[in-house]
Amino acid sequence: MTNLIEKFLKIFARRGRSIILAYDHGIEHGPTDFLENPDAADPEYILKIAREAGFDGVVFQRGIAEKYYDGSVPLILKLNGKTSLYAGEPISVANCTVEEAVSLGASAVGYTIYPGSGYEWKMFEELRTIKKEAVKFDIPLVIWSYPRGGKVTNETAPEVVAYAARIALEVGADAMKIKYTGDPKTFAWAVKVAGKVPVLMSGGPKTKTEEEFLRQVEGALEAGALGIAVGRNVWQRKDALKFAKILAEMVYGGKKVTDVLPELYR
Ligand code: FBP
Repeated sequence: MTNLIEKFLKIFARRGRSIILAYDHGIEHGPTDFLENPDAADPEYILKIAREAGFDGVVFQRGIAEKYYDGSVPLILKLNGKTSLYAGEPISVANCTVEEAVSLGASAVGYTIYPGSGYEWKMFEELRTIKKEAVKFDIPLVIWSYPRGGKVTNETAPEVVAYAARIALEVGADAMKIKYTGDPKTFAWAVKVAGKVPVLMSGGPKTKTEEEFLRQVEGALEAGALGIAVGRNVWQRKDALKFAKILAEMVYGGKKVTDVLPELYR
C-alpha cells in the first residue's frame, strides 16, 4: 500500500513546507466573504494568486472544480460542506465521491469533521467509507478537524485543538487542518499529538493587521506545523497577491516576521 502521507508531502510540500489556498467559503459562509475584495468571487482570481505566489495547492468544492479548475496548481477536492444558513448541531455530509474527485483532477481529498457535535457519529460513519475509497484510489485524505457543538465552548482552546489533532490521527488522516491555539507552545503540543500526520494551520477570519496574521504563521511554523491552509487572510486583503508572496517568503524562504515587515509596509 502506498504511504499516503509521503504522497501528500511529495505533491503539497515540495519545498519541505506547505501553503494551501482554501476556497470553499462560498458554501461554508456564503458570498458575503467576498465583499471585502470582490475579485475573490472569481475562482480564476484564486487560481492566479495560488499560481503566481507559488503555493502548493488550492481547495475547491466540486462545482468550482468542474467549472474552473485548470490543473495549474494541485487540487484538494473538499468532499463535504455545510452552509451558514443551517442552525442545528453541526453536520457536514459529502456532496462528491472520491472517485469523482479523482476524475476532476484532485491530488488529495478533504473532509471536515465536527467532533463533539451530536452528529459526530454520522460524520465518522461517512468518513469510514471515504477513507476506504481514498485508499482504493490511492489519494491522500486531508481532515479538517474542527470540534464544534456538544460540550465544545471554545474551538481554539489549546486542549480542544490538541484533541482535534489527535482525533484526525486516530481516524486516518494523511494530513490535517486545525485551528491555531494562539501561541507556539500550546500549538506544539497539538502538533506532537498529531503524531506522524502533517499539520496545517487553518487561517481563520481576517486579522485586523497583516502583522497579526504573520505572527500566527511564525508561531505555527515554530511549533512544527508543516504549513498553512489559509483562505480569508489572503484573498480578503486588497493586495492579496503581494501578501501571498510575503507568506511564501516566510513559509518557504524561512524569513521571520521582522524580515518581511519592511516589504509589507512599502
Ligand atoms: P480560512 O483560512 O478563511 O479560515 O479558511 C479555512 C477554512 O477551513 C475553510 O476551508 C473553511 O471554509 C472555513 O475555514 C470554515 O471556517 P469555519 O467553519 O470556522 O467558519
